[in-house]
Amino acid sequence: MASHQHLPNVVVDDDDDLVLAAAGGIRGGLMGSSQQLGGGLLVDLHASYLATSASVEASTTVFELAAASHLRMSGAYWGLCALSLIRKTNAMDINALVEWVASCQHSDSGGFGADTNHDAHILYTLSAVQILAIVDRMDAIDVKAAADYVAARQCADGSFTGDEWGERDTRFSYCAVSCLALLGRLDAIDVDAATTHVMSCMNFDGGFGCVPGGESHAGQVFTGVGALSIIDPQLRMLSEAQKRTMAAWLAERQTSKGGFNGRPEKLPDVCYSWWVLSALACLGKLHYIDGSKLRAFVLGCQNDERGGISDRPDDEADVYHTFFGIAGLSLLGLDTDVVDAVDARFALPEKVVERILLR
Ligand code: GRG
Repeated sequence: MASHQHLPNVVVDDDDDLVLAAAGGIRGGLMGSSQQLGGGLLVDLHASYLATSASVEASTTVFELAAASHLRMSGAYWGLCALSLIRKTNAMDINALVEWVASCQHSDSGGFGADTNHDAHILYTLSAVQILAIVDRMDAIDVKAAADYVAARQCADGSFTGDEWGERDTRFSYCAVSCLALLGRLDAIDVDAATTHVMSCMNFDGGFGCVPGGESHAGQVFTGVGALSIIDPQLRMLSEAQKRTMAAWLAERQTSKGGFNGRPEKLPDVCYSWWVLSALACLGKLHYIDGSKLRAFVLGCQNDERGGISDRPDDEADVYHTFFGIAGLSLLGLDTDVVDAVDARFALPEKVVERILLR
């Protein structure tokens, strides 16, 4: 097989497909087990760190958590989902969590706020539904009202607003599609129009922006590819050439430090272990990047005294980077002894998605 150098981390073969240039691979490829690769995930420390971050009680007694109440619903989802992936949900009071989630649903619109008495938003509505999906307690809320709230956010061009104030963004398209699929109500929106709008946010370089013509960013690639994959897991709306261009742009996000950045010339950050890798997983192109280098980068961002994972080595850990670091490791498939499989489209444990979609 003749090949030529094309990108820093990848090689293009004669079939115009990309293969990993560096030694290593993904999911049972050339790479060794977690033991062979050196130190591992500090599961017990992360469990106690996450249990505090997502706890209902700590949200009012710990200053950093009380100050973050404007995004608390997503914080609770990140904490719970990470705990579920490392099989430690028993570290949390699930009944208290469900009661609080239900108290954040607005009786008029059906949407959820980030905390009690906060305005409803499509992102926090998705986070609430994700929490209830994980603990199998969708009975605790008014499902029809939640689905109606999400469907009401769709605009004539197929895009979605985040809330009543009208900002539009591919993040909200993803939230709508994911939330309605989890509620079994994708029929409540015009799926073709949603698809057309998301596709219109795809750029010539293979990335996606927030809006048509917006700068490509790895987070937005996840929202685009994730939404399209939920609509059609085979991604038949994309040509093979488009998939390869997209995967090449994503593979170029891997820096010499092993971690990914979100766009050219920016610093690596643990959260892109999720945004980049999940999109590559949806495209079936996880082998485009060097998994062992990414794993080493994520593990090097752990706080080995108090638990938690930070954006970069030696920074302060937080629940957002802890979740996306663990979820990224899950996609690599190298730590299956301590981390469950995650679904790349829904950012939920695979077993949860299987339970819901097969129901
Ligand atoms: C259920 C996983 C899940 C997501 C819900 C809200 C959402 C849908 C997706 C957000 C996708 C996104 C845009 C992620 C990027 C977040 C981020 C780290 C932005 C930082 O942007 P900059 O410009 O950082 O501050 P860079 O790294 O570009 O310098």
